[in-house]
Amino acid sequence: MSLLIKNGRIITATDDYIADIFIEGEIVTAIGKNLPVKATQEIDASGMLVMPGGIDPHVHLDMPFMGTFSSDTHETGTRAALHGGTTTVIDFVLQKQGHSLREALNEWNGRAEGTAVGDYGFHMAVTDFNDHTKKEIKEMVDEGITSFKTFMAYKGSLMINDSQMTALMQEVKQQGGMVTVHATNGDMIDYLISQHKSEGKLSPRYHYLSQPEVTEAEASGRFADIADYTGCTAYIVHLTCEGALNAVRNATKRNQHIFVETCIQYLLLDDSYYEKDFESAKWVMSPPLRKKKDQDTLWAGINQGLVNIVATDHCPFMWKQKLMGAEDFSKIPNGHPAIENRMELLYSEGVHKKKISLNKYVEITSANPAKIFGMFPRKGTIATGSDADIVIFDPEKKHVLSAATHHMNVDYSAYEGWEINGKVKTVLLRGKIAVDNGECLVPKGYGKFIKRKTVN
Ligand code: DUC
Ligand code: ZN
Ligand code: ZN
Ligand code: ZN
Repeated sequence: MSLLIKNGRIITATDDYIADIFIEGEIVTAIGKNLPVKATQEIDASGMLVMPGGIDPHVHLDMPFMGTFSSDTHETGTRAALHGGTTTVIDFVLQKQGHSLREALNEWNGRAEGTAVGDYGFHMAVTDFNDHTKKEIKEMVDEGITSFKTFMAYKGSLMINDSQMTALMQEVKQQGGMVTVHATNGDMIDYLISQHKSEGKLSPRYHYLSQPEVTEAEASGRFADIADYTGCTAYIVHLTCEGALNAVRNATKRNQHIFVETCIQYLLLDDSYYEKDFESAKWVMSPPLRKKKDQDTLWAGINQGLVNIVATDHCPFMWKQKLMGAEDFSKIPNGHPAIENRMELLYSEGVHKKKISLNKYVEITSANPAKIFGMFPRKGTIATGSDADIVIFDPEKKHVLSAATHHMNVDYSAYEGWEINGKVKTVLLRGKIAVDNGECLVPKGYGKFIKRKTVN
């Protein structure tokens, strides 16, 4: 089986040129102008952008959380991702406190194997670091789970304290892995939540007011300090605000390097979404949406090279699940759906509106996630020898986002009615046409677990 993509404008993180791409089996085997090859199948990509498949390194599929489960499974979530031009996702395995990493991994393998439509990897969330967990870190790294997620919030279920953080970082450094973090000050947030509740302030807006910027700035700085002390490679997930990015800037002054991810919603949406009565629950996520000045900081941070990745933190809940918090904001399951929308939203709002270049777009949606998380150059670029994960994108096509047409298993869109410039036309995953003009052509179970390398 071979495939030839002709005359597309190929964009990688560093290049921009018109050529043909020849694919044999799952792999790109030749790139050049007017390639003298015969293929089983040909695609004319004249006038199209041809880019590496998007990689979303922050998604929560079928995740037990706040008394319920996120509503996209590995099947529906990765299929929706493919529709939106994302060919690989990295999902979070959550250790249960008092239990092993192995048990958690077995549970997640059971959910994803044979069901995922797109390719996937796992981060391991360490919620209870003890002597047994310590021994399991190397095992996980050997199995291709090279990044370890921590929570500085959600006390009682997910949060670890600073002594566990220090010990975990020491061990992960030994094994060549990376520690990633949800950096917000859990104790401060828990106090503000209980204060608001005791005053009868129960609407979704108080979710936002319980997680002010300082809770994120403080935790980001503390995390950076512990990472600097231990020498562990460190990554902050879903960074939202000026104060937190300034903590990263400060770390650079002592020659420390910290990887930073933001998410599409923090670039595009602001705290005015918390002025909508209970409808605001659609945007109840942690950290919450911030202010216009924070959006400006994040766009600048991308162009300064301080913000390395734009992900989603995709964690969808049906409206009836959101209603669990109708009387009390602290019971609204945290999270919003975006796995399908990230690539088109960022193209439209970023590239089309000239906030970022096309090369930067590929860098922060595909090349950097692949490099930082140990999948490059198999993923994250278009090159001979790489997986043929390719998005053929029509930059001229306009469309409107809506729950009526999306593929995510959630009954509302956080971007309902948004007008988008540019549309995913065809998506290849490992050489197969996975999506073509809105139709998914690969079956449940086509997605492969991607064993990641250490990069340290
Ligand atoms: N934040 C969310 O909004 N959802 C999932 C977990 C998280 O940290
Ligand atoms: Zn157990
Ligand atoms: Zn988080
Ligand atoms: Zn998350």
